[in-house]
Amino acid sequence: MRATLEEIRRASLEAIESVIDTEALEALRVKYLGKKGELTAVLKSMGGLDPAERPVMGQLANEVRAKIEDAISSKAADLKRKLMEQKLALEAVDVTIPGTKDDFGKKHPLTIVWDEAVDIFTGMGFTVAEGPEVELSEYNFTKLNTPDGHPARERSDTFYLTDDDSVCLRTQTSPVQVHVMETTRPPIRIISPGGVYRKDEVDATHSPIFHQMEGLVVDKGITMGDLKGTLNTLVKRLYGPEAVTRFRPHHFPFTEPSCEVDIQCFECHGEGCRVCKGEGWIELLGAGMVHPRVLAGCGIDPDVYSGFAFGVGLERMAMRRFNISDLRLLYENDVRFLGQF
Ligand code: 2NL
Repeated sequence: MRATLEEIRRASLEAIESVIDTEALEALRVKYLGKKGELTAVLKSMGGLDPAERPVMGQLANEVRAKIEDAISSKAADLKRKLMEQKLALEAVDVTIPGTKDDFGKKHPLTIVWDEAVDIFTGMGFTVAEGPEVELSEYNFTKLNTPDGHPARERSDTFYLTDDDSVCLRTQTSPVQVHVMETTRPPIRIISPGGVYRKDEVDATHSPIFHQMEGLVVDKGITMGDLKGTLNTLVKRLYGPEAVTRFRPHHFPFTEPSCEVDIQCFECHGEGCRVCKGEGWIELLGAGMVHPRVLAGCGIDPDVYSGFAFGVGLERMAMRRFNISDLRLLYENDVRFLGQF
């Protein structure tokens, strides 16, 4: 029996020493120390020994068991450490390798002025309202004091989507504001940026789709003074505190009185030059006090409430801001052009 135990000790320690993974190590543990293992078999056969030999063999068997257990646990630690070393080597990051430079995109010039205008108006307490680009002509025209037969409703100017002209692509974002007035109690302070459509031939200053931002304020006691204060704030934020504005009488069917807002030419300060085409002033936007008929048509009592509204073309704003001479450049999506802004 001593020889058997010595042989188990020798063979097992040799096998454990040369093992290279944890599965094989576990298999060895089972082979020697498991319930049906070789050492266990020897222990079970001890009953047949001479009683005087039992304690001696028992002690030797325990020694062998302890040796095997030690060898297994130190080998297990060894394997674990090697595995970790391997993993670390494999996952090592060389922080000295030069990075690859990302080719960042840029905001489209139209998006730049859009976001800027949204920032300026939200800073004054406005919220952004959006709505569909396909509208009932009732909302695009009739409710804006532009009845059937009005020249602004000509088929040659508007994309109608039905034979009876009752549905169209919106020609302005005002219908968004009509929807808001119909569903919200004053005070109302909104801007409505978005795409609008008109049957225009493409040239340097026209496109059948363009973008507009309208604004609307309705409350008790709103006056032309509020309109001027708000729009002067916009202009000074856009062009600097020195900017000079001019409010010039105009006509829109949906506002009364109506005006157009000009900024004094920053190149010639009103003298007339190439930038302002000899005018001394540059037209910025249209505005006015909301027509009482428009308020009433939306269920707002014009004897209690008043309001002002304005509309500004975003393409024109972007072209002026970035000195772009041809509108088509904004839509051709040439990144060599668009990457400049
Ligand atoms: C322009 C300038 C303008 C409005 C838009 C508006 C909207 C409602 C009621 C009254 Cl819901 N007005 N919008 C007002 C004045 C000018 O746009 O040049 N448009 C052709």
